[in-house]
Amino acid sequence: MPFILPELPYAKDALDPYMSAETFEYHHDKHHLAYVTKANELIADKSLGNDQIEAAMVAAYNEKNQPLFNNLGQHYNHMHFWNWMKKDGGGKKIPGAVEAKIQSDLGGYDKFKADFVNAGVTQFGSGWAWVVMDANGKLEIAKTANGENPVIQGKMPILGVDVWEHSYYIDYRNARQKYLEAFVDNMINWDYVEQMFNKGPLKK
Ligand code: MN3
Repeated sequence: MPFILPELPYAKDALDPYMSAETFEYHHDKHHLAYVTKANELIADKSLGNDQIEAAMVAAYNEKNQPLFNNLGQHYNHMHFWNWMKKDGGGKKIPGAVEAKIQSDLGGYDKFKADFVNAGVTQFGSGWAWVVMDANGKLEIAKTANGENPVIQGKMPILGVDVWEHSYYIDYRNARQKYLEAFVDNMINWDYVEQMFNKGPLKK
């Protein structure tokens, strides 16, 4: 079973006006598909598929197979990214356990929002901003370049946002900060954040 492009969990215009159908046509149908196609081309073990994405990605990283890692990393990142958003999402309607950890570890919702947006704005060039859970279960804000993600540092990503220009240029042009604020205020799927949170720290 090769790696496959998952369907979006909502209609392409579901997040309009915060993220347009046109953005999804390019971002999901072309950019994400290209990562999947390339990963399938580059990987030696053709039996691996979406269920093995995490292990395959870490193996490519450890083997310093940068082209394969880049494409597997982006496949992993985008599979979660689509689920980290939903119609009428965002804001402070946060499941209790996650909200309590945002309070204790990230200084509350307003500080989380400011620090998360700042991580995205200050990621120089392409990359991602994250809320990650470390090995002890503590939450922290992080950012990574290009196709990297916290998994290769042994941390569980419970929320992530794509800050590559292809993620926001159609809808926000160069205003990355406005895009990130809209993501937090109007798009985050806190139920999916809670699902990732409930998995707990990454197993070594
Ligand atoms: Mn992208």
